[in-house]
Formats: sequence, structure tokens, C-alpha cells
Amino acid sequence: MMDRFDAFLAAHGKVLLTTHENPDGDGVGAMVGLAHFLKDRGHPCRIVVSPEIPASLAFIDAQGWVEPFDPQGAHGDLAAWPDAWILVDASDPGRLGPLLKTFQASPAHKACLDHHLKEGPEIGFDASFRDPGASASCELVYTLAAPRMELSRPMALALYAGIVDDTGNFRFSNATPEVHRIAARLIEAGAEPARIYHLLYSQGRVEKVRVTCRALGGMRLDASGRYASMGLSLEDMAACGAGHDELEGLVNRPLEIRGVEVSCLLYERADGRIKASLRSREGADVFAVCRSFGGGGHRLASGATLEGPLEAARALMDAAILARLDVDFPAAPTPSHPLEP
Ligand SMILES: [Mn+2]
Repeated sequence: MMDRFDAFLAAHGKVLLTTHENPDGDGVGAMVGLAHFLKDRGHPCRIVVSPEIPASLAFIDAQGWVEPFDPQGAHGDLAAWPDAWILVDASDPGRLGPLLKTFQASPAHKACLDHHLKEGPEIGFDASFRDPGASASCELVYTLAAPRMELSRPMALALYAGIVDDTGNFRFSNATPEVHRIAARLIEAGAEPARIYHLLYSQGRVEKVRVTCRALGGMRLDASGRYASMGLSLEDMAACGAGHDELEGLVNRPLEIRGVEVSCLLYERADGRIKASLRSREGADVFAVCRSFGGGGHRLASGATLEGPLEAARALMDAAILARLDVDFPAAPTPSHPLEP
């Protein structure tokens, strides 16, 4: 993949980096890390996101390179700027959200750099750099860049933060020996784990804790305690004063409960549609569930968007997950501990 990537870069000058709408730590870390690499090799490079980086991830962009997408102003003719456009941490142009029209209008050569599972060929790209075996897009960027340059401290910080984010602090099953070795090298290059964890997880607002309480307070347990589901309406969000970016990580919390195999968070978006986020401890294939709703992700972490209202989406999702649990756990043992009703 490295040779193909080099050849792709060699054919282009200016490179634009984007990621999926509502960027996460891995997407931001991978774009910033890749920008360090591209600038090191002399490519003019820009990063544009929609709508913006969550405040909690702003420290990853210490140089202030990331531009919030502004189609009416600064980005009116963004389509014409790049020679190459790389979509990072996604391989479906549809995930660009408001940037999609500009992407489609751009004559740039287009590539995706991603670690998500996807069936069939990528559509809408001239080149694809994808490895579903990588724990994070930041791991892919490390693999492509590290043999070619000396990693600076800000680059190491960006890649380390993204890897921490996508491996669930090195506790998901994608936390391979290789990603631990990479983490060690990033620490040697100047990434400071204690500071990065502090910035990622100890700078939240009280509204984030309140919305977490509200979601967990309304959590339902089903399938003999193997399935936990949470739902948040716009009203819930407003009552807590929380923003949608403050739901990051919440879907993992029910997996703290013994016996829970699948956790699902459904929340209402401003447009009335319902975003579903699913996590599996290990045995259930939540990618299969999300794919049936037109979504995607990984076997253990996937998402989809459903039509509202919330309770209707919740009923559809519940049925799909319960059916999946029947497939993945055909003869479920009785839980070894009694569960409260
Ligand atoms: Mn990722």
C-alpha cells in the first residue's frame, strides 16, 4: 500500500484532507497526522471539516490547520483548489455530509484512506487505501508516514490521540500487539499519554455528565440482560443543555454491565431523523444490523440513521438487534446473576 500511496502523492501537488461529518478523534488525528507528513514532503495541504472539530478535540489541531467548512464564504471555490482530495476515516462520499456537493464538483483526483469494513468497491474515488485490519485511520497514517520521516511531537500527539479514541483506550479487540508497538513509538516521539488522556476525558462540561445520567437512567435491558438500549430526544438534550458531540463514548457505558453483549444509543437529530450507534462486546455482529439500515462501521462498532420518530426507530432497532442476538447466540445460557426487571 505504501508504494501505491507514494505514487498517488507523487502525481499531485495540492492536497485537501476531509473526514466524515461530525469528525471524531481518529478522523481529526489522522488528518492532522497526514498533514504533517504531506507538508514534510512539500505538498501544500489544507484540512476542511463539517461542521467543525468538537471543542474537546481542538488540542489535536495545535497548529490551527483545520478549517470549518464555510460554503458561503471562504470555501466558495474550494472544489477548484486541490489536485488531490483524500477522504480520511470513511470510504463512502455520502458520509461527507454538507461537503458532498463540493467533493462531487471538484475535478481533483480522489482517494479514501480508511479502516472501516465495507462491501464491494468504493464508488466515487480514483484510488483507495483501505485496511480493515488496522485499528484506526491513525494507525494507517502511521504505517504510511513513519518509515519516511522523523515524527514530530505534534504529529505523534495527533496519531496517539486518534488511536486511543478508536481502540477505546486500548481495550477493544482491535488493540493488537502492533498498535501497542506503534503507541510506544509515538510516546518515544513525544506523545504524552497522561496529558492526552487528561485532555480527552477530563475536560468535559457538567452538561455532558447530566445527559449521560439521563440516558443511563432511561436505559432498558432486554434479551435476558444481553441487550441495553438508550434513547435521547431533542427534548432530553435541551433539558440537559448538552450538544450532540457530548454523546461521544456514551454508547460504551452499558457494556460496563456484566452480561450485556450489545449496547445501542439512539438520539434524535435536529432534522428529526434518528442516529443509531451500536457497540458489541464481542459475540454479536452489529455491522450486520446497521448494514440492514443502510449504515456501516465494524463488527463491534457500527452506526446507522433511521427515520423518526424516536420510539418508532427504537422499535425497529430493537427487533433487528434481538433477531441478531438469536443468530449470534443461538443457545444463550441463563445469566449467572439475576437481573432486576
Ligand atoms: Mn476510525
